[in-house]
Amino acid sequence: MANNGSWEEFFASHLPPTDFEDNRSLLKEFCERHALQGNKIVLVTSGGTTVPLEHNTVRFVDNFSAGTRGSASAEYFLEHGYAVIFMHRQKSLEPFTRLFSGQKLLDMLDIQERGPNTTITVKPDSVDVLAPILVRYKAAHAAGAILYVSFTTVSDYFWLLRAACECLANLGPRALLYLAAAVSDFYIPKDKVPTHKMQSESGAPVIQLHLVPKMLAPLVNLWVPAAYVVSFKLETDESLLVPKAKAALEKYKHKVVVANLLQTRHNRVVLVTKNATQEIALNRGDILSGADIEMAIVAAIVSSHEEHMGGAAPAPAR
Ligand code: PAZ
Repeated sequence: MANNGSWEEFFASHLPPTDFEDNRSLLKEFCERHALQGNKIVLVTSGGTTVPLEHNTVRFVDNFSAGTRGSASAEYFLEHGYAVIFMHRQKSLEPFTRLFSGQKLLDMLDIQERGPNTTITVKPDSVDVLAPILVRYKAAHAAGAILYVSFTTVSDYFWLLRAACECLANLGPRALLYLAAAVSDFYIPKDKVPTHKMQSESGAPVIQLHLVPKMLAPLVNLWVPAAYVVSFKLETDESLLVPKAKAALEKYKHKVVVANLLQTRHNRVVLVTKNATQEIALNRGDILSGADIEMAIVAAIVSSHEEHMGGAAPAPAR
């Protein structure tokens, strides 16, 4: 595996995604509006990034993340009064609709076809399930409290992340970054990616992955130095979980690492800060009732963000 270059080189050698300027305008408008209203804004990143194997991409390297953590967390941040930038992998789970994946929504509906008149209704026993979610969804949208922006590749992700940070910088400590996306550590440099679909007649391809530069360093030090930054760390080996989270905090000097294991990520996490570790776990009853662990994670992060805002200097006037 080749060494990673600098983050500056990464941006210099990867063009922004085609919808970048549209997304940048949306981010700017959203942040300016909520900054004026004195709101807190959280950037929630969610889902996995891809690494294309061809420029005209037929095949790509992907990862497991479905966006469960990010989409659920976005809903809880809205409940805590945050404006939410939901930066997610295209076609991954989204807040509210995450609860109706597959055929769940269609199963809640009835249809009556009488001559030319067709009526669609919610089944009486589904109203209690659908109504509270619909109320929260409509309220968030009516208040302009959530902005959806999406990425697919690891390079799209970084372009969007930096643009979001540029807009959030003006909020100072009122900005919270909750980086739950599963971002590839590896990529193939642009000049090594073939233009067209790889052909099997050319024999088995040999692909060398390079290390992605660590963007948390410029993010914490340069892009949003006053923001409250929460990163996530996924491991598969319990013995590495807390040591690696502590090492990340030591290296990047941000505020919290939420450490989780692949196998148990929806039932247990460890919140690691400079001075403490706190385990959050669902009990058997919670798991059987389908409770979201994100409710407790978000509550803990919101309370430590409150402390940070209480003690932090106000944002510089612009
Ligand atoms: O998206 P999901 O709910 O399936 O998984 C969530 C998660 C494991 C991607 C997230 O909790 C996380 O740890 N993100 C960071 C992964 C990493 O790059 O270490």
